[in-house]
Amino acid sequence: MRFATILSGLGAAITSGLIAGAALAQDGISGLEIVGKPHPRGTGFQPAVTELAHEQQWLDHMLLYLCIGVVALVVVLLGIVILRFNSRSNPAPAKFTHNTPLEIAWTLVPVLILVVLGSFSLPVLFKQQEIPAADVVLKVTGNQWFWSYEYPDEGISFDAFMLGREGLEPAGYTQDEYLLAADNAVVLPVNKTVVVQVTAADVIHAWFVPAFAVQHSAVPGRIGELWFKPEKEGIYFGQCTTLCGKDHAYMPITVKVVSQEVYDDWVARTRTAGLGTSASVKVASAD
Ligand SMILES: [Cu+2]
Repeated sequence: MRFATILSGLGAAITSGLIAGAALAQDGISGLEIVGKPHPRGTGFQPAVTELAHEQQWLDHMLLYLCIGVVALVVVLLGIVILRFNSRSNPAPAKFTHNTPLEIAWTLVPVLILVVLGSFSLPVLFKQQEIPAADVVLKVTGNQWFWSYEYPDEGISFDAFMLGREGLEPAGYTQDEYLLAADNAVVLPVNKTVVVQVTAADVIHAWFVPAFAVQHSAVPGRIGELWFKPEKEGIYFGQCTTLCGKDHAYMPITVKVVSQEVYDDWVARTRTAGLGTSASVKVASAD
């Protein structure tokens, strides 16, 4: 009898331990890869995960090659002038002051270069500005010094504050994510068009997520719009990018991009969780 009680108690303890373990595994963010994150001494861009980011990074690289070409040309011309027209090799310099064909050429060539640049960059710019029909609308409000998020169609709203060093591990992050991870993450479905309405409650802030290539000033009394369509599930970090006071560096942005099913589950649980919190993301594939 006593042995049976001990046995059943032990069984219960093991079972509850297993349940707690399973709950932890599901509630954590181990199933979500951290994709959009800055690295110490890193150069270049974060991985592009939206059409806008792909296009902007392509444009940037194209511009870079063009700049290299222009610099190379100028260096070669400079070299020729230094070698051929110095006072030793060219003791009797020409005295002319005008050369019409040359002047037309060095006016036309830069104009042509600018036209080519414009023909590539303007469509990329317009694409950011033309807001498509939204699958998910997210309203972002900058505050000194945290972000407020609202999903108007879902009846969800919460604030997001930066996690202190001691809060990182319990939330599934590492110390590496200090200054990047927020207590409440924005959760969005993958491959869906997200329209973000950006505003502020006090001073000017700016909402910036590098991997999505989106950034918009958050101006009190105004609503700015941006859009993106994330292509890859994962965690993306961003930051306020307009100096907004003493804690400007301490209002990061954390976005979790998940599958539609995980998103629907998150919406249902966040709705019932009440104002102020974003429910944890349960990634089934984490096990
Ligand atoms: Cu700021």
